[in-house]
Amino acid sequence: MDVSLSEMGSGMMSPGPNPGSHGTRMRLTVTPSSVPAGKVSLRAYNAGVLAHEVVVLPLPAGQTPGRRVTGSDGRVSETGSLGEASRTCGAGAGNGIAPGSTSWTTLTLRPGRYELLCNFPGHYAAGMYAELDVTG
Ligand SMILES: [Cu+2]
Repeated sequence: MDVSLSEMGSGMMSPGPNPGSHGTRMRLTVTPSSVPAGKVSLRAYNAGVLAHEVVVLPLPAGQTPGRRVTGSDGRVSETGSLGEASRTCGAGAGNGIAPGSTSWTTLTLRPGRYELLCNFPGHYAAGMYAELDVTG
């Protein structure tokens, strides 16, 4: 599956109306949003102008994406993480994916709901999350 990371409206000359407390809206999209259980290859492309990452977390029953609590550091808990792609032009965990670069990882996922997110400070609250459904 492919994950795309970006900020909305980046490169625009005039600031738009403030859509939230963070000003800049950011985006994480996953295609397809549903995959069969088992080994899943994840490829994350950073189409934005800032560094980003992708962390895969289970989504508790009844919880919708985007509702995790962010700490004072602007990040959410990564407890239960199934893996991440955060290395510029490399696999697995690193210091973030540089703009215009790709990172990748392979996950083994059981059937269920997952949330893909960027855990750079403030990015989750700015909109960098998406649901992934794994079918049995
Ligand atoms: Cu980000």
